[in-house]
Amino acid sequence: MRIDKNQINSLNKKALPDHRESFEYISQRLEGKGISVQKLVQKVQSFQIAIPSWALGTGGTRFGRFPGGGEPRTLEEKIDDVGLLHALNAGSGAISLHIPWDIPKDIAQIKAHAASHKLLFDAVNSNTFQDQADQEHSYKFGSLCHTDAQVRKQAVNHNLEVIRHGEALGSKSLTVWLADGSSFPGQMNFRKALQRTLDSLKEIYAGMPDDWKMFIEYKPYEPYFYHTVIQDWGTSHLLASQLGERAYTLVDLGHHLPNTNIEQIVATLMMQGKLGGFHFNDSKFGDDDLTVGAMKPYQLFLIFNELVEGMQDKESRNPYPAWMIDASHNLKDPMEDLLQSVEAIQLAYAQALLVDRQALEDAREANDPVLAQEILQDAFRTDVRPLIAEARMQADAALDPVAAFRKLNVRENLVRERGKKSMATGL
Ligand code: RM4
Ligand code: MN
Ligand code: MN
Repeated sequence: MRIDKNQINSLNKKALPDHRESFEYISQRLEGKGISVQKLVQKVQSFQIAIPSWALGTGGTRFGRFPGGGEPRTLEEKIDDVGLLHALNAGSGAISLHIPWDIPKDIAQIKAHAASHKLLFDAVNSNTFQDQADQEHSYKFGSLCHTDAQVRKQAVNHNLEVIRHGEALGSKSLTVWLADGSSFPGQMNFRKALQRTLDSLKEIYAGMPDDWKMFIEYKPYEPYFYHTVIQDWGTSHLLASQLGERAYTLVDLGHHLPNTNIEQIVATLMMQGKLGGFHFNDSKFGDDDLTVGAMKPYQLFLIFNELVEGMQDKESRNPYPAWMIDASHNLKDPMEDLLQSVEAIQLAYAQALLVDRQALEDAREANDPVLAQEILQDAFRTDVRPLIAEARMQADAALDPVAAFRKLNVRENLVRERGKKSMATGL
């Protein structure tokens, strides 16, 4: 299924009078404060968020999986789904592949297919947390940290192969998330495991093209329950610093223990020029169990407040971060969930752009926490939804993407094309 511009235009036409009214209201208020609304709209338009190829199917838990049908069966169909999302929201113009779940067979054809949807290839992700059927050694007891040099070699080679696939597609970065760790006290030598991981990463780093970046994720638990080798941002930063200039830390919102001050982590990493990428999701209890913004929109805003400050800092050495959604969609239609995710991210970004930075700095210098809170919450409580809708409409996308998804019967069409029982590869 492809969505035609005219279909979107006719849906937009019906919603236009309402939109105009609310957009004019916010425009007047913001212009009155000296904020250029058109500049804001453009910034939102150029903020593109990558969709991971594994997020288009229904996720599951270790207890079960309840797929809804019409899931993409091939890489082409995954690209089609991201294309549909991008047609609806003009904000998800990239796809991030997980190898070996999505090894491109015919590179030229896959590239042309993505280009026909105006999609780019974002970071490629390696997978040494599962054993593949044709694989010689098992990752049961780790990959890059393994005690056996042959297992480490296999894991390094896999990462080098992922880089080659990414290069062919035009990706410019490799994301390494390691499940490596242990489940029982005493099981693993912390120091040796970390040293071996660093040594293995060095080999992968050396195999990256000169214009590539490496992003290193951290995670405090799962799938191992006692320790993970790269447990926190500090460990990731330590590895990235020792690897070299093109290695960075990647922050995944779901990879923190409760109450961690993630916005502070963002600020620290950006100060060091070491924040490479970002994975969005939200959680109440565990990793990536909820849609970003579903639970803690204020935290998301505070994080964006730091991201915007870091991005606007002219002296900062931090590169423009890579943005990706990394969530598991167990109950909702994955595509609807992704539309909601992109919108939540755009809202937090736009609100963070509204923060009066000079006034905030003055309040901080004057040690005035009341005023600082007023300034931040004034931005957070501004309803910027009409701004985001305007950004979409100006880019030929839908004023209301979720409503359009339903009115155009996207899922029903996909079920018709692919069947009720189709299941996407992935988690
Ligand atoms: C991990 C991590 C990685 C993702 C896998 C599927 O928890 O977030 O980024 O690739 O899940
Ligand atoms: Mn992640
Ligand atoms: Mn995760």
